[in-house]
Amino acid sequence: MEQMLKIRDMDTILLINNAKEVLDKNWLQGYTSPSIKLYPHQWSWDSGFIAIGYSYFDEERAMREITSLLKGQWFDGMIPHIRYNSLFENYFPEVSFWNIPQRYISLNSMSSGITQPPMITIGAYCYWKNARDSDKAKDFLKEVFPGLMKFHRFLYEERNPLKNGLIAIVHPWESGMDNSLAWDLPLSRINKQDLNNLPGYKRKDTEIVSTEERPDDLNYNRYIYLIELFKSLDYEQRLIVKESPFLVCDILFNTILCRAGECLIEMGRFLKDDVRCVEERLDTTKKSIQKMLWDEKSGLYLNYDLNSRSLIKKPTSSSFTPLFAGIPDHGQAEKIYGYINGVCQCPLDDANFAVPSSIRCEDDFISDNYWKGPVWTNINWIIYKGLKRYNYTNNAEKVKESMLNLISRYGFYEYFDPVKKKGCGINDFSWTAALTIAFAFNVP
Ligand code: 9WN
Repeated sequence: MEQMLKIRDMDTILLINNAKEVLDKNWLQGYTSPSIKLYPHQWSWDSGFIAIGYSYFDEERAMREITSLLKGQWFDGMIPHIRYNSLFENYFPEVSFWNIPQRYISLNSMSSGITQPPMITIGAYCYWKNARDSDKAKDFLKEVFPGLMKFHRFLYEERNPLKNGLIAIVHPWESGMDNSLAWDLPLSRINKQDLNNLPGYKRKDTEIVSTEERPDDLNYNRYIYLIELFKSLDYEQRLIVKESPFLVCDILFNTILCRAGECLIEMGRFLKDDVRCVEERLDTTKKSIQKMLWDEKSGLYLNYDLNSRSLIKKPTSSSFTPLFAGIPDHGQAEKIYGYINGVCQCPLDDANFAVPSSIRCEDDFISDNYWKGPVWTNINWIIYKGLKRYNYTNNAEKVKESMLNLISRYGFYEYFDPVKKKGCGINDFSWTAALTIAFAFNVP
């Protein structure tokens, strides 16, 4: 077992400076691309994490990141997962592939047709909490609060099929953990014959990153199948929820929604807005997570497949995240903590590598394939915040140290292979850089 390195202050300062350089490099005059080479456009939950990073050293950019994303908001309140930049053609699917009807978006708006977790609300909250110029921050909150409220309302009105506050995602890309092992079962509902009539398309990601580290072609075909379905339904949410073979209550999405709800309440009270409906919704979602997503047998939270009305018995790192929103009671938190800090997962006690995206001792764990095994900085930051919230302070610090060690040894990679010990995906990845800064400052 390698000795855990303690990051020394000088090293941390160097790391923070390097992180700022990465963000500078990816800054595209208005927003920060996750990676100019691989993901040149603006992604929704990425911008939330990125704004959190900026909130510690560049308030102007934090604000611009958020307003830029909100410019792409649909009339119905949805914040699309990608806001496209017409200068770039190196990403598939390109904007025309989505074919978004004009009635949803403002003129010249370039948008994908699905959403992502409402991390942007948490980004706005961190900006406000860290802002040194409080008058400016108040004005900014006034400007963005209605858009954030509208997005949350959209989720509760259009993606709440059981009317119990559990939000449904309709595409694996909406989870942000695209090829998570938990999605294999619901995706298998799209069988191979269904894929025969897909339009021709050419992936661009595998021209840049090694095929082994990316989702496989079968997964991609299924992603495209779903987009084709949504197009054929004219992006009518009611129909999408009714027809989508992939319809899941994602534990991570709902956890982020709860934490974002808490932030919305605090910001709304500050602005003297009426936030009673946000409080009610938050309470409903938290209760439903407790009632429907907790699996007593494994002692973990699981995702819920709405089409078969059953839990997906495939824990992943998202199973640990409800700590972030204060959802588990003490006994549940102990079980989650025990699981993470066990032979099957980390163990946090002697971590040199932080929490991987899937359960290490399971057969289908793949250490270098995207969300099927690698360590991701954003999930570890969420787990770190969750552990701190429940006073597992020492272990939270170990997650942080492990992440900072990993990044300083290998670079600002998109994800890290915890077995072969290497950086994977693309280097100079924005949320890895932004959250390095958040880890290093660690307030609020
Ligand atoms: C599809 C931008 C995004 C992240 C996702 C990550 C990856 C896109 C892709 O990159 O997804 O949205 O093309 O693989 O899985 O979490 O938001 O960084």
